[in-house]
Amino acid sequence: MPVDLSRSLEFSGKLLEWVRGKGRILIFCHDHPDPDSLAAAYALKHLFLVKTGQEATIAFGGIIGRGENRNMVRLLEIDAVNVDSLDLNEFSVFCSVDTQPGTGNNSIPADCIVEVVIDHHPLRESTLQYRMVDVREDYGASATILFEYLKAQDITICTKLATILFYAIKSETQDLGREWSKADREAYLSLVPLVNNHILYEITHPKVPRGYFGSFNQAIESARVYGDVLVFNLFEIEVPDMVAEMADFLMRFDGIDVALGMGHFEEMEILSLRTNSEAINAGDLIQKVVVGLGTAGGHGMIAGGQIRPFSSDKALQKELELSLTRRLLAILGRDAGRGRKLLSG
Ligand SMILES: [Mn+2]
Repeated sequence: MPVDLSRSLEFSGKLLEWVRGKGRILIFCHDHPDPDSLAAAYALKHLFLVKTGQEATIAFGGIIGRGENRNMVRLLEIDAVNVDSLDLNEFSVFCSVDTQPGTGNNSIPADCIVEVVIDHHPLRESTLQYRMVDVREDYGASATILFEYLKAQDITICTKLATILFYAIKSETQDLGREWSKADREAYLSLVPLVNNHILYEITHPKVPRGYFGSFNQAIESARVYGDVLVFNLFEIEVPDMVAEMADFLMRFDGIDVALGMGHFEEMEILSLRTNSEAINAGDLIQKVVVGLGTAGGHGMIAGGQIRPFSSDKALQKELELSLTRRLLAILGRDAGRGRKLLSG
C-alpha cells in the first residue's frame, strides 16, 4: 500500500498559502550541513519557487567539509551560503529544516523569529510555539518529508532534484539500513529511476586531501576500548564532519556497541555518538553525557553534540575525553576500567 500523503498535502498547502505574498525567505540548515539538511532546504526552496514564485536563500553555519558533501553542492549546484554573509533584516520569513531552534547545532540567532520548522529529530517542547511545525520523528530523513510535499503538490521531480533527494536519503539511512521508515523506502525507490548515476558516483567517490588519511590514523591510534564501548579523540580537525565519519568507521569493530568520538574545530569540541544496541538511545545518551557542559541531540542510533567554547589546549581536550568516558561508562553501568588501546604494540 502506498504511503498516505494526506498529512504532507495538508501541511504543504497551509504553508504555501501562508507564505504567499510575504517577502524574502531564508531557510536555515544545521551547522556543517549534511546531505539531508541541504536536500531538504533545496527542495523547500524549489517548492516555494514553483508554487508561489518566491525566491528563498539557503543558509548554514560552519562549513561544508566532507568531500561527498562538497561534491554534492558543486555538481548539483546547491546555492547555500554562510549565514555570516547575510543581512537577516532583508528577510521576512525564516524556516528551519533538519534542525530546530535552540538545539545548539544551528546558527539561528536567538532574536530571529522562526516560523516554519520541518525536521525529523525528536520534537523539542519549545518548537511547538512556532507557527508551522512538521516534525516526524519516525522518518529516517528530512528529505523524505520534502519529497512528500513535492509529490502532494504535483511538482515534477527533475533529474537534479531527484539526485539531491536520493543522495540525502541514501546517505542519511545508509541505503535504508539505518533508521528508515516505510516512507523513506517509498521515496528512495521512486527516486531511483530519476537519478543521474554518473553524478551520484562522482559524489560518493570524492578525491580527498592528505589530512583525510591522517584522521583515520589518529582515530585508530587514539581509540580505546572499554568492553563494548569505544572512545576516540581526533584533537584538532580541519573538517568538523570527520568525527561522525570516524565514528561510523570504528563502529565496524566487532564487539562494539557504542562508539564516542571527539574533535576540536574552531573553539569548540565536536562529539559524535553511535550505537547499534536496541537497548540504547544515542540521542538520550549523549544528552546525559554532556549535561552541564554543552548541547547534544540525535536519533536512536546516531547522535552528536558540541561543547563551546572549548580550549585548543591538547591536555585539556585529553582531560575532557577522560571525563566524558567516565560519564559514558557510568551512565551505561559499565566498568570504568582503564580500557585498552584498539591496536596495542
Ligand atoms: Mn537529517
